[in-house]
This record gives sequence, structure tokens and C-alpha cells, in this order.
Amino acid sequence: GPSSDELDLSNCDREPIHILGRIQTFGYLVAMSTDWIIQHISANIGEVFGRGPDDLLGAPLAEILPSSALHAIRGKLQLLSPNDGSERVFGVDLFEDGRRFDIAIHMSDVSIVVEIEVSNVDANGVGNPGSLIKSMIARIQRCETMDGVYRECVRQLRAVTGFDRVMLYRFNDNGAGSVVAEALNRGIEPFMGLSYPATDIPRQARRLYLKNRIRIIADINSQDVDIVPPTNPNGAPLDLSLSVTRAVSPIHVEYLKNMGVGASFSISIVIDDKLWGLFALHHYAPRQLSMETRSTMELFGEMVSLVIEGRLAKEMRKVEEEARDLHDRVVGRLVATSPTMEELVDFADDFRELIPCDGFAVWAKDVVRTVGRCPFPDDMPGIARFLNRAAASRVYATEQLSAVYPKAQEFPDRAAGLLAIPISRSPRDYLIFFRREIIETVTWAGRPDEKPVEYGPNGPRLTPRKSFEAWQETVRDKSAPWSISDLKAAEALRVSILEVLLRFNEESERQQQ
Ligand code: BLA
Repeated sequence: GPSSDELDLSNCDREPIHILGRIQTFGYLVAMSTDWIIQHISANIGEVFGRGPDDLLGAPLAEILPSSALHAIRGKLQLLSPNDGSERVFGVDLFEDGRRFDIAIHMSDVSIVVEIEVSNVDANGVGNPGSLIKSMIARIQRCETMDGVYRECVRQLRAVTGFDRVMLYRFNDNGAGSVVAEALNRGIEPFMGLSYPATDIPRQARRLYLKNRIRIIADINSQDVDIVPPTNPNGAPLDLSLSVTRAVSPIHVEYLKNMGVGASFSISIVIDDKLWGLFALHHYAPRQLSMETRSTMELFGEMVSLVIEGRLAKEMRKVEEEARDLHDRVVGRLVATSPTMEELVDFADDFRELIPCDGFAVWAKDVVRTVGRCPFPDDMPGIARFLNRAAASRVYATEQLSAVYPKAQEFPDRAAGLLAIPISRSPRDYLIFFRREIIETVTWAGRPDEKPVEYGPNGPRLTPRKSFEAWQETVRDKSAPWSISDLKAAEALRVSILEVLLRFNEESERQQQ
């Protein structure tokens, strides 16, 4: 068979997790046409309706539910736009017999989907959701640092939900992520700081978690319930993207079983329309939260996303303000001295304050002047030629020069990362900032590259790994990354230097005349 490196990792990305045709046992599902005729129903429906699927399919809902229930559903339906959001009603006396149910309603394509759960399954529930959220958010707002915010979030989520372990899992740019805050029961092993590869949460799952911000797996070991019939008369399965009772991918269930988990609940953190992270809650036995509690936690997730987004924006503004002041001071000194291009090296300390680095070089008129840890002077013409190709007239930055300029492998500890600011076009001259190699240790939960291969109907595919034992990877040849603020500072400096040099050139021309 094929070896694991012949495998296409995207086969994880291809599982159609929104149309698997099953829900979890705690829910009951009814899908209707827009004229309220039942098209699909979950096989367990008899438990609440007292009548089975054969009896109910094709019947109008009005034949089964009293008009008070229809009225409640219709009222919520009017608040919905197609394929966007889900409305909820809690504690409805659905059959006018005293039994209370929570109901979620959404549109899936042209079907009205009604999901029903028994109310208050989590005995004490959350009390008054509004005042709970208000006090949770107030405590979080009082935290001074970002880490404080993260810690307070997981602490409070654990207090409210009673899950054994609550993590804040944050994605990095390439889709891998790590646990940045954790609250857990005494006696269980912490996952704080561990990293997990991008393939643990495939792409379509991330997309789904933007649309539908919470998901529960109440009991990893329970049998899912089929939706009957699996397809509509046109052969299309019911899209469960916005469902609150959707059965979770069997691949992911296997993953959680390998982790020893009995129930899970997660809440998306969305910032700038992107999935920034998620709260991942694990319990080591089955654990059900009522629809009302989950909805309250969904609101909590939305509020916390806003809090984090606001904090990050504020931090960014502060950094930008400081950078602007610093920039203005440096440019003031430049204007006062009117240096030649070669003399720019005298401003190394100023520039390094703007863009932190370990070495600084001015490459002007085929001559190099350096300060601090730079490649050897002999290496510079080669770097300049590389920049002529790569940088053109824009700021260029890489945290791993050797990946794009292999010769740099010979000077890794002197210059692993480089940022270049072009300061003239012909000849091409540059200010170059170098950063040394930072050897980073990433602690993965299990070897990220070791996923067992299994043979399914679509050929070989990856399955979740069996071992989550900490495994350390050493990342070499890379510098500290150039941040967005570094790049902005570099661009501002490029523009200012061009102005200063231009003015200097004009003045020296005038003096020569
Ligand atoms: C989904 N994977 C998920 C989810 C998480 C993780 C949080 C969201 C569903 C949930 O709430 O449980 C991963 N869980 C983690 C990580 C931590 C954690 C990283 O607690 C860290 C502490 N998974 C694999 C492979 C595949 C895969 C190889 O390892 C594919 C072949 C699939 N993960 C997978 C799928 C889903 C998923 C399909 C979507 C589940 C669904 O919503 O139906």
C-alpha cells in the first residue's frame, strides 16, 4: 500500500460532516417543507410524539401539535433569514400536557428544521442567563492582561458547566494551535502549552464552526440516531450545518475516545470574521447541557470574542502610537543631519529601536557597512542580488532566509531572518535588518506527523493518532518572526527616508549650481 507521505492530508478536509444524516440521542428532529409537511424525522421521534416515523412522514405538523406550539414555532421562524442563524424557545409545553421542551428552529435550504430537547436536563441549569453573562463578562473585563482574560474565561466556564477540563485553544497562522489557558480538576494531567497540528481540526470543520458557534457531544459512546429518510425526493441529504443536535464526525469521535474523553463541548471564538480559537471542554463521563445552557454559553462566546477583539485592537493602537512617536523622532534627527546614503549606518541605533534586530547593514553603491550580528561582508553582494530579485521596491521580510536563499544555511546563527528596506532603485540600495536564529521547542501532543493510515471506501485516509504523549520538536534556522508592527514601521521608514534623501539630493544639487 502507499506510504504515509504519499497520503493526501486533504482527505480529512473532504469528509462531509454537515450531511452525515444523524443526530445525537438527546435530540429529536423534524424537517418540513415551507407548507409545513413533514419531510424528514429522526428515528427516535416516538419517544416524544408517541407516534413513529412511518406514521408522521408526509403529515402536516398541524395534525400533530396543538396550535399554541405551532404559534410559538411560527413566531420564531419569522425572525430567521435563510441559512443564517437559529432561533430558540425554551420551556415550551409542546403538547399541552405539562412536559417542557426546548426548541431550536432554523432554515436549511428550503426546509424548516425544528429540533426538540427535554428542558432543564442539567438540573440546576444556569439560573437567569442574562445576569449570569453580565457578571461573567464583568469579571473578565476587570482582568488587566490578555493572559488574565484567558484564564478568567476558562475558570468561569468550568464553574458554570462543571466540565472536568476547560481549555482555550488558539490557532496560529498556519492552522496549528496550542492550549493558552486551562482550568481543570485536580488529579488530571494538564494540556496547558501543548501544540496540536492543523489536521486535528480539518478545514470544513473550521468553516462550519464560524457559522455554528457551539457543538456538544453529550456521550461519546451513545449510538447516533438516523434521520429518515436520509435524502429528500431529489436525492439531497438534509444539511445540518446549523443544527444543534448534529451527530459529530466518527473520525472526531475516535479522536476523543483516544484521548479518553466521555463528553465534549466547544465554543468558537471568532475575531474579524475568522476562527481565532475555541473553548474546548472535556468531561471524562457523559455530560449533557440543556439547550438553554448551551445557548447561554454561545452568547458568552460571542461576548468574549468581542472583548478579546477589543483588547487586541487597543493593544495594536498603543503599539502603533508608540511606533509613530518613535518614527517622528528618528525622522526629525535624519532631517536635522541630512545624511548621505552611506551615512545612514550612523543611525543604526535609532533604526534598531524602530525595528528590533541583532544586526543592521546599509548596502549602498556596492559597499556594505554593518553594525552588530550580520553575515560576513563577503556574503553581502549575494544577499543584495537576492534582494534585487525578491524585494523590488517594497519592504521584504523573511524569518527563515535559508528557505528562500539556500546559501544562508552557511550563516544560520548570524542571520536566520532578514528584513530589507529598499532606499533607491538604481543602483539598488538597501537597509537590511538581521535577526539571529532562535531555537524553538514546540511540545506537540503526540507526534504530529504520525497518523495511522486506514483503508476506507475512498482509499487510504488518515485516522486520529492513538498517542497523545508529549513529543518535542526543535525548530531551527528561524528567527523571531517580523510582526505586523515591524512591517508597518519598516514601510513608514522607507517612505520617510526616500523623502529625506530626496531633499538632501536636491539641496546638494542646488549648492553645486
Ligand atoms: C473536530 N477537532 C475537532 C474539534 C476539536 C478538535 C476541538 C471540534 C469538535 C469538538 O468540539 O470536539 C481537536 N480537541 C482538538 C484539539 C484539542 C481538543 C486539538 O481538545 C486540544 C486540546 N481529526 C484528526 C484527523 C482527522 C480529524 C486525522 O486528528 C481527519 C482525518 C477530524 N476533527 C476532525 C473532524 C472534526 C474535528 C472531522 C469535526 C467534528 C464535527 O464537528 O463533526
